[in-house]
Amino acid sequence: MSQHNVLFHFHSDDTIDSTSQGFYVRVSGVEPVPVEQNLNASSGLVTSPGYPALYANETDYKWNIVLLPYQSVTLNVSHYKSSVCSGYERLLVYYTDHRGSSTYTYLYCGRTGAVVVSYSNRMQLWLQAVSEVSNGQAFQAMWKTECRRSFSGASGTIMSPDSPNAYPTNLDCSYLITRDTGYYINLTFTSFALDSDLCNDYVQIFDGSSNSFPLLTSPLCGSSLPPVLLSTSNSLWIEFHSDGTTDPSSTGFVATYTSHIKECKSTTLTSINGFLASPGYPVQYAQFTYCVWTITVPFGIVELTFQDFAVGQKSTYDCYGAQVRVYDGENVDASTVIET
Ligand SMILES: [Ca+2]
Repeated sequence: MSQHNVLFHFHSDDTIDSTSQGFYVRVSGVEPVPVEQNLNASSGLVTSPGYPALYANETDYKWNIVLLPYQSVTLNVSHYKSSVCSGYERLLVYYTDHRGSSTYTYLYCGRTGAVVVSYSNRMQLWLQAVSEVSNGQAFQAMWKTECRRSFSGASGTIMSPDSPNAYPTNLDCSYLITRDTGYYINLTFTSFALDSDLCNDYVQIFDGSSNSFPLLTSPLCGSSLPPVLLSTSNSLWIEFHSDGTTDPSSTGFVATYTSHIKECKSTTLTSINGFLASPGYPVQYAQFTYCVWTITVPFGIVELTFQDFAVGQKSTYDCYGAQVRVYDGENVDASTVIET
């Protein structure tokens, strides 16, 4: 059956067979099988059946948006309307939140203008229809894709789209790493091969949860492996841009991150002169030590004199193992690094 009512008609004529015992029918109301549709385009429009008229049938509809692995889904529900606020009749939206968990939200009554972002390449819209208590519902929503990922685990791997193959052209990807307060993030590139095209393709790393935070290092491009990067706080925002052409040998990047509790608290030094030293000095510092000192003298400028120094190792261009970095001023910013 396709509706919630059925007309059942029984009729007999003037002849009755002795074996005709009649009939017995079990009647039960069951939910009709939903109509499902898969959507794979990078953008598009979804509407309720017969939109803008109210859809008042009993059959549910499901739309499954499934995109390429590196793409995320942004849904904008520009219109939703239902004739009653039953609570049973609604548009459910299943998605992945920024911490990677599957969750859902829903629209019902007259709620409209909702924007839902899925941090995975999947989203499902489920129109739950209950025709006997209402005159139906109607909605219109647009979806688009962005290259975006979010990470919240203790460690993880970030890679460019289509890795280990050459990355697509015209990308603007973002990657957010968020850990609990008190942690910092260690980002180590294990593979790096962008076009050698004057930095038209590049990776930028911001020391915080968005691109409004300072750059942790100058834009990364070319094919030399970047140094290990450490965040100041518990989040990192990474952006990857590619222009209109990609060399077939440009396999992009692979980076792993780990997160660690900061071994020492931030320290502020304000006297006219003083000392600072690595934790436990002169005993060797511990693994994953992370300390920040802010030095503010009451007048004049700050002069630092290193009286002993045995920290990490230095290659031709970069430090590895461990490093001390001195910034001119009280903010972390790639443009204010005095010395590493
Ligand atoms: Ca390029």
